[in-house]
Amino acid sequence: MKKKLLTRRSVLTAGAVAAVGGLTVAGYRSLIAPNSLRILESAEYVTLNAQRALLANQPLAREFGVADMSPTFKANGTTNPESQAYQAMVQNNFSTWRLKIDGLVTNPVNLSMADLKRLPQRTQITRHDCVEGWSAIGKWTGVPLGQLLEKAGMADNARYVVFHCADDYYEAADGSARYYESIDLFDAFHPQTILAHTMNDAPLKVAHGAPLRLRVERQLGYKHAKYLMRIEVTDKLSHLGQGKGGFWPDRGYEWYAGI
Ligand SMILES: Nc1nc2c(c(=O)[nH]1)N[C@H]1C(S)=C(S)[C@@H](COP(=O)(O)O)O[C@H]1N2
Ligand SMILES: [Mo]
Repeated sequence: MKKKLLTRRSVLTAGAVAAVGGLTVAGYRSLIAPNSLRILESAEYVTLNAQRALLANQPLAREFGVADMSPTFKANGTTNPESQAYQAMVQNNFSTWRLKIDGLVTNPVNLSMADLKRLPQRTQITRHDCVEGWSAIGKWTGVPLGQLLEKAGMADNARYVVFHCADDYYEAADGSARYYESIDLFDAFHPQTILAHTMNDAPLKVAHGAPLRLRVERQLGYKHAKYLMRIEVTDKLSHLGQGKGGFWPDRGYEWYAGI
């Protein structure tokens, strides 16, 4: 799939085009799973126009029912980050953890878990597909990323959203193997792109990325960054790692890992 370059400005332009195209709010709603409608009722939910534009050409990933949930969900990659800083947060039940959103934003965000849980939430039951050849269906609850990006106020030249994690995938004293990932603004504003703190109705376990991990449902498992510490809005990826936009992309995997 060819990805179009996208800036904050062109998201807004696309919104205008979609509106002219006659895509109604009612039509938009019918595409969304019923349990997410309350998000759209919220007066604070200000990404409707951006989302409507993105939905015009980007379908939702399939959602499943409770009966479809996998009895076990494998933990993969890092399952317990070793750094002292992370382990200290495990000890204090993540009370000192903050989610930071910075970079090309006008209002840098710094939120505690309690702050995040006070925002409108979305729950979705989806299938996770790992390149290593396993899949599992799980239930995720979290905050739509688009909502947080609206709060942060992106600059006109913003193009990518980068997820900085707590773990070094390979032991590297210099931190060179720090896990990170990135997505474009289409996926960032997709309604199923959430920062999940709850998995299968329980607080996210350390093995699955506590306290917060990305769910970006139309892409493969390695894009779903666990152990989120910082989100960076940027216009380029060349300054990170090997410049390919993610830990696995730096090692030869596709940056856009569409399913
Ligand atoms: N920070 C971080 N995120 C990560 C990984 C990792 O090692 N570190 N592994 C990725 C891979 S390959 C997969 S399949 C999923 C696994 O998520 P799970 O442990 O909840 O199954 O997380 C992804 N996100
Ligand atoms: Mo994976």
